[in-house]
Amino acid sequence: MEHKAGFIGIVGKPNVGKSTFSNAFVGERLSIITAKAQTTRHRILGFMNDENYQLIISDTPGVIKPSYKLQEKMMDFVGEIFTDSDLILAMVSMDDPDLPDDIIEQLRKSEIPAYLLINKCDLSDQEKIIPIIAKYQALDIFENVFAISALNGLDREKLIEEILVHIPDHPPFYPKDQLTDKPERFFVEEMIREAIFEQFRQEIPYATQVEVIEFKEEPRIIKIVATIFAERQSQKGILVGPGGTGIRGFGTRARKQCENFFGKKIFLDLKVSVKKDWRKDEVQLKRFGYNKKK
Ligand SMILES: Nc1nc2c(ncn2[C@@H]2O[C@H](COP(=O)(O)OP(=O)(O)OP(=O)(O)O)[C@@H](O)[C@H]2O)c(=O)[nH]1
Ligand SMILES: [Mg+2]
Repeated sequence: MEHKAGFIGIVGKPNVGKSTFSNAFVGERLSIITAKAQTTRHRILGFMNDENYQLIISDTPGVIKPSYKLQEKMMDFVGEIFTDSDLILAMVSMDDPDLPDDIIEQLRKSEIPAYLLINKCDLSDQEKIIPIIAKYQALDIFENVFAISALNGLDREKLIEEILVHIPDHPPFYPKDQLTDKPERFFVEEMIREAIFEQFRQEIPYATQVEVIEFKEEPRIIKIVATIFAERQSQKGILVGPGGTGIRGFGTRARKQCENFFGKKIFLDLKVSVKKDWRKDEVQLKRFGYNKKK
C-alpha cells in the first residue's frame, strides 16, 4: 500500500467544538478547550501517525468579525487553511447550526474539497438533526455531511476512512514520532491561559497573554517561569487577587494540567505584568507569536 500524507483544516464559528474534535481526532490534548468563545488564538497542527498515513490536522480560531488587531491576526490563521489544505472540515454545532455566509462564500470559491461536520449531536434528537443534514447537502459545496459528537463517542475509524479519500499519496511531512508543530513552551502558555479562562469572567481572559520565560527540564522535575500580561493595572489586580489568591488559584490548576501533559512533576513560577493595550500593538503581537508563517 502507498503511503498517504496531507493537511486537513478545520473552520467554523467560535465554540462549536473545533478544538474538542481536533483533540479527539489526534488522541492528544493539544488544544485547550473552554466553555467560552474565542479560546483558540493560533493555528495548531496535530499529527495523526499510522504506518500507512500521516494526517496533519489544523485547529483554528473561531471565525468572527475582527474588532482589534489580535482578532485580525487570528483570522489570518483561519485564512491559511484555504491555501494549503487537502481537505477542509467546516463545523457547526446543534446549538449553533448556522455556518456564516463568508465561510460559505470562501468554500464556494475554493477548489479544496470540504466536508461538513455537525457537532454536539448528543444534545439533540435525530428528528432535529436530519433537516440540518439535508440543508447542508442541498448547498452543493460539501462532498459529504456527517453528524458527530466530538465529546461523546466519535467514530474516528469511519472519519479517517472518509478523510483518506481526499489525501494524496505522499511520504510523511514530519517525523513519525512527532505529534505537533508547536514547542513545549507553547502548550504551557496555553494551559495557563486555559486556567485563566476557567477562573475569570468576560474581559480578563481576552486581555491576557502568557509568555514562558524559562523552561528547564531536570531528571525529576520541569521548572517553568512564566509571565502573564494584562492590558491594564486594574486587570493585573484582579489576576493577582486579594493576598495573591487569584494567581495561586489558576497557578495550581495550570500546574496540574502541565503535570498531566508532560507526565512529570512541575514547578511553576508565575508573575503578572502589564503591557498596555497589547492586543492592538503590532510589535507586541509579533513578539507573542501572532504573525503568519508565510
Ligand atoms: N455536548 C457537547 N459539547 C461539546 C461537544 N464538543 C465540544 N463541546 C463543548 O463546547 C465548548 C467549546 O468547545 P471548544 O472545542 O473549545 O470549541 P472551539 O470551536 O474550539 O471554540 P474556539 O476555540 O473558541 O473557536 C466546550 O465547553 C466543549 O466541552 C460535543 O460533541 N457535545
Ligand atoms: Mg478552539
